[in-house]
Formats: sequence, C-alpha cells, structure tokens
Amino acid sequence: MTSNENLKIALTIAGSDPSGGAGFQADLKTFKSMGVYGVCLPTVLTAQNTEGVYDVKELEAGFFLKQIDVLLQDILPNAVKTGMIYSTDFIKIIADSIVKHSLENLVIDPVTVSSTGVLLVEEGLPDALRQNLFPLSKVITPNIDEASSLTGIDIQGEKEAEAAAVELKKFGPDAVIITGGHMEGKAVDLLFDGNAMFSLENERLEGEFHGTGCVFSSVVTASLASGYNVKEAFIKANDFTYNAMVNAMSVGRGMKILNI
Ligand code: PXL
Repeated sequence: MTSNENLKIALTIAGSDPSGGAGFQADLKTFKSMGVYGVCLPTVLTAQNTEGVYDVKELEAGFFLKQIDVLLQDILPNAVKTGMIYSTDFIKIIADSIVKHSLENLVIDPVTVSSTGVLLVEEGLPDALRQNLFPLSKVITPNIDEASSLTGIDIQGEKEAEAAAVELKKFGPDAVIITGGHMEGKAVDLLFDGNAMFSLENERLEGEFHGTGCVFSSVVTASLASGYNVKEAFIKANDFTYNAMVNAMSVGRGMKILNI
C-alpha cells in the first residue's frame, strides 16, 4: 500500500461538462496532473459538446447539500475551488458549508458565460458571488469578461484590468487574479494581493480553446493544496495553462480542448 502521509487533496465544486474540456472533469484531470488527489461535488449537469452548451440542469438543493455533508464528514480537502454555480441558493449553501466545515484555501472561478457566449447562471448571481463567496476566498480568478461584469469597468487593456483588480479586492478576497487570455493583442495574466500588481505575459495563441479558466483555477487550487503561496500558484497556473494550450487537442468538431 502507498503511504498517504504526504497526499494532498483538492475539492472542486463545479458543473459537469461531458466533453471533458471544462467543468469538474477538467478540474479533476488537472489536479491529477499536478500530483494532487481530486474530489468533486457537482452543482449542475450540462448537455454539452465541443461546439456548445445546449442545456443546463441544476441538482436538487437538498441532494446537493447532502453530497457536501457526506463527503466533508469523511474527507477534509487542503484546498477548494468553485466553478460553475447556477443559482444564488447554491451560492448560499456553498458559503454556509465552507464556514461549517472550516474549509481553507478557497479559490473562486466566477464562471458566468461559456466560451461560446452562452449565459451559464441565473440573474443576480454576480451579486451573490461578491457578497457571499468573495469574502471567504483566498483568491478569485475572473477572466476579463467576468471582471468587467463584476465591476462595471470596461476592460480593454492592462490599465483597466488593474483598476478592476483593485475594485474586486474590496469585496474581501486575499488576492485577485485576472486572466487576460481574452485581451486584445497579447495575453497578460494579472495578480493583485492588495499591495502590489504582478503580471505575466504570454504570446497570444491562435484558435478557440475550451476550459482555459477551469484549468487555470484548478492549477491555482492544486498548488495551494500542495503548500505553495498565491504568487507561486499564479506562476504555475500561467505556465501549465499556456503549455496545455500549445499542446491543445481537437477531440470533436468544435473548440480545442487543453492537453491536461
Ligand atoms: O468554461 C466555463 C465552464 C465551466 N463549467 C462548465 C462549463 C463551462 C463552459 O462551458 O460548461 C460546466
């Protein structure tokens, strides 16, 4: 038997993407690649392939809560991430559970829209995220579109991204990462810890990629679970995600899936 003294565990609370490119399927694969044992609590099922999201079905709330309590009574993760959460009711269940089970190293990926532009959440969700989950988190990882909709700042470049990071920090996370894959010209990821801005720039890659945000935030989560600090986790996520994009795969007719 393998000794599990040093085994680190990461939990993802996220939606299902049957294509495996995003959602908890991508999160679990990323955790594995980072050498961390992954566990997951599904929030929603989607009818989805590499061409798009066709339907979303949220789990029944009582059953969702039961999944959380049963898992966490047994397994205590070293870090937790949230991905797609459809309703404000679920945000509240998750926030209460994080407090009740004293979960640490919380990473919030505030998913609102799919890469194909489909709205993945109910109205009012950004507000519920800001009020209930951001204050409990170690780091939030919006992309530029999500950071724009969460702050009302129209992000065109690095200046506005920095202003949005300052605004988002006020909602209570220890740190803010804005992923810039969607920025014009170059791809800049930005970290703000409340004191200083730190950015990493990558060459912009051609093509449409599915699941970049899920993979990025999962590397951050796995790295925190392994004991790295937020800046180290940020550097690892930037590096891993870029390489997984360079080696992306076409598994269907639509967007490319990251090679995780
Ligand atoms: O990439 C955001 C995302 C997250 N989670 C699920 C998704 C998507 C995008 O389609 O389907 C389940």
